[in-house]
Amino acid sequence: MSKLARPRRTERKKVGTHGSHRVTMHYTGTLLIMSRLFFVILLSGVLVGCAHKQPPQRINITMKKYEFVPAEVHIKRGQRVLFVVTSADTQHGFHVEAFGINEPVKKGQTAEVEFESDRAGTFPMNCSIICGAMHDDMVGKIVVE
Ligand SMILES: [Cu+2]
Repeated sequence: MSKLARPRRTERKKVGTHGSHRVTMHYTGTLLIMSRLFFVILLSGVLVGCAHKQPPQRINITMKKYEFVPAEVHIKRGQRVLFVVTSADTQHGFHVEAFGINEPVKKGQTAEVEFESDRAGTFPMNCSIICGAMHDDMVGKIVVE
């Protein structure tokens, strides 16, 4: 509080040379209210910011011979995303080269990959573990908007 009191006194002296004492008091009072208001706004902004930090958006993807379901995934740039990938038949590899993602997805198990894209565009996802004759045809895409 002593830190606050000092500049207030200086302010009063400065303005006092120009106007009446009442005006000075009013002026410092307004300044004080404004600075407090500013602090409250700042604080509430920080609190609201914290409240808005949401958990990642869950996106379920099923891999099976020889497709991704869904084949196309749309996400927002800057949004944290959690891919929950399962295999409906055999082992596959969830591979998105553009984001450095390569996770084996075993039959009956779930692989979770969390990531966030800072760039927009369309990025292919494919299978990185040979799963059959048409393994190479197993492609999907991630569209970052
Ligand atoms: Cu495969």
